Amino acid sequence: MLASLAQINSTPTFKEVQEQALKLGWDDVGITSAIIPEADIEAYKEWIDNERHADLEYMKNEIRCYPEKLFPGAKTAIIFISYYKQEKLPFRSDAGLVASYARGKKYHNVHHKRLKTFIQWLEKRSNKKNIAKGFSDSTPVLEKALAVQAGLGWFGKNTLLIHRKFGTFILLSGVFTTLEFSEKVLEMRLPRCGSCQRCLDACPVQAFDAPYKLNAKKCLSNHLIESKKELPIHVIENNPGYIFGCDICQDVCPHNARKPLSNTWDFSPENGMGAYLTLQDLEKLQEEPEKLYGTPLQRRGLKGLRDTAETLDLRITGF
Ligand code: B12
Ligand code: SF4
Ligand code: SF4
Repeated sequence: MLASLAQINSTPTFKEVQEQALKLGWDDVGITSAIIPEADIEAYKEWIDNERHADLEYMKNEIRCYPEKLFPGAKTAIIFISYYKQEKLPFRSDAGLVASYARGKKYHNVHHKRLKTFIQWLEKRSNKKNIAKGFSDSTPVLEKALAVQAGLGWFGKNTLLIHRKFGTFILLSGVFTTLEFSEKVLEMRLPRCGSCQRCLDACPVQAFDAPYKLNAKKCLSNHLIESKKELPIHVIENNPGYIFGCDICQDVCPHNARKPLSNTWDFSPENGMGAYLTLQDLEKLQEEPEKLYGTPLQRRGLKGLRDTAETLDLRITGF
């Protein structure tokens, strides 16, 4: 009896977890069970069966539905929110626009640093070792499904997590732990967009096969960030001016209206490649390609960015 009481007390409370999370720079946190809801597993399988994942072969790894396989003994998922919203800027004829999340530092690096410190704290606080595994995008996990279950927000028809306070301009990361928390939230996913379908209507390439069903084969974001192949003609013809990523289905979402910009220094344009890339910028990068390191644009690489710039037919200002 005494032993089990001591065990319970060695698990931090939600309030303690929240204090740590905010101290390390996250904007919100939720705690839920390390089990992916059945409805999300089914939707994921349907998405793969219909080949909506395009060339994203890593998405076929079903382990993302089973945290227990990824981290044996996982009981709890702690999900963190980072608010990153940057200024909504116009398209330019002399420069390609960079999506809001990608203007500063690479969020994976920002999160990995915080996750490491958080896990160290969790181990010290609970007096146990090897009790947690962190993730942020690069580990196969259905992150949004866990965030919804943790009560942090809900799915929008644009498939993104709409955080109840911050809207969609947020990034996710989390920790699986073998610790059992008594304060877990188990929220069910529910449709909350009502009759709104601004994101579906605004998408320049009609990438949504239906509400909540994004077809990556069509999506600009997929082609301008991930694709290693030549840009397909529908992207070239319908790209309004992005050189990396796409924010249109977020810009039109009423849940993002009148939100302040993020005050997290790591995500500000001064810390990365900024909001626009001109041909001159790309030429300079040819000399110093290391400038891309540590920014999200590294994923596409200089060649990919140049290929996109070519399709945008950029003109150099001042010439
Ligand atoms: C693959 C991927 C992509 C792909 C595919 C996107 C997609 N929707 O799947 C591409 C390259 C296109 C992409 C683009 C972007 N991405 Co991305 N991406 C991912 C990744 C790695 C996996 C997503 C996934 O699991 N897809 C599988 C499918 C099945 O999931 P889904 O489409 O969300 O389907 C769910 C819902 O639709 C729901 N559902 C289905 N039917 C119904 C019906 C009802 C009624 C309801 C309520 C729900 C519901 O169930 C499904 C399963 O949970 C995650 C990181 C991670 N590990 O989770 C980041 C992630 C989703 N991406 C992120 C970001 C920031 C972006 C971009 C905004 C980047 C940009 N500016 O260009 C765009 C946004 C495009 C968009 N509208 O989604 C963030 C999103 C944060 C948020 N607010 O949700 C994530 C979480 C990364 C992170 N760690 O922060 N991405
Ligand atoms: S990211 Fe852009 S292309 Fe992709 S679904 Fe959203 S609006 Fe459409
Ligand atoms: S734009 Fe409308 S339909 Fe799309 S996610 Fe936002 S609230 Fe939902």
